[in-house]
Amino acid sequence: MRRHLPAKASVPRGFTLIEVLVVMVIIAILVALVVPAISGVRTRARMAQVSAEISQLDAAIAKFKAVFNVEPPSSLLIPPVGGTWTALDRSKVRGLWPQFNFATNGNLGNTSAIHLNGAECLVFFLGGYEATSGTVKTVIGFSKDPRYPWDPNGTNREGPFFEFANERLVNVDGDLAFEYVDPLPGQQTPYLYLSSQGRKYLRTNTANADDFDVFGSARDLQTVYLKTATPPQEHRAGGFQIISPGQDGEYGTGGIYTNGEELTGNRAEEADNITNFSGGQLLP
Ligand SMILES: [Ca+2]
Ligand SMILES: [Ca+2]
Repeated sequence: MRRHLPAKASVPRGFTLIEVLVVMVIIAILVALVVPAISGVRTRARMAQVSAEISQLDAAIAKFKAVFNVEPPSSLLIPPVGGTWTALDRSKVRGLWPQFNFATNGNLGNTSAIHLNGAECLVFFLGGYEATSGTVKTVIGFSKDPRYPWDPNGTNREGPFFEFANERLVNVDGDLAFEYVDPLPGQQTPYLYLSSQGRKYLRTNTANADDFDVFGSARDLQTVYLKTATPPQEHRAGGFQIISPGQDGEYGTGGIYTNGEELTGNRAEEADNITNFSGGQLLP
């Protein structure tokens, strides 16, 4: 009897080398297309987060103004214990706390002068008294005692006017005053605050050095952003400017900014700055 041999099973053929290579090339092209798109989306999302926070800081300054009738100054020289206040700095403090007792330096009790610059004023006036415990920095508002608003001990308190994330409170220059960095990953350069206090932006404050003094010589040149130079017309005239240095961590020099054409050459580092004017970003 003849036995039927089973039909030969069809064995699936493997991919050829060419086919595998083609698939790998297609995948590589897709990755090359998708990765920058994702990273672009991420960058835009992060910058939008900074913009949103600047709006919140803006609102916090409005809350401060509702209590004190004036926006915080962006420069203040606090003399050491027993030191002499300048007339200008005294008037800035008196404008906020008419009964301030200068004889005690408001209980800050520092033995060396503190120059609050444009980054530190933002934290000090919106945050209040600053305390460090280990590596944790906190702000606890102001005492409502009209003579000693900087007393850390009173329980009847005003502020903070903004909810600072403790982990983003920093002290770049190692003095006694904190600064605040934006939420961009790895950001080390704090928000800058330039205030006209309802009048005009001080370009230079001869008693205190540059009003817009920040950190390091390259950044000392920061000036308020202007719409035109002649006559000088500032963005947020009579108000205040808040500036994030953006992903490059550099403020640039500031100055005239109209439509973005200025942000080339030696001002390129300003192009990614995020601000409370010109719709947020300076990018043209
Ligand atoms: Ca500092
Ligand atoms: Ca920048």
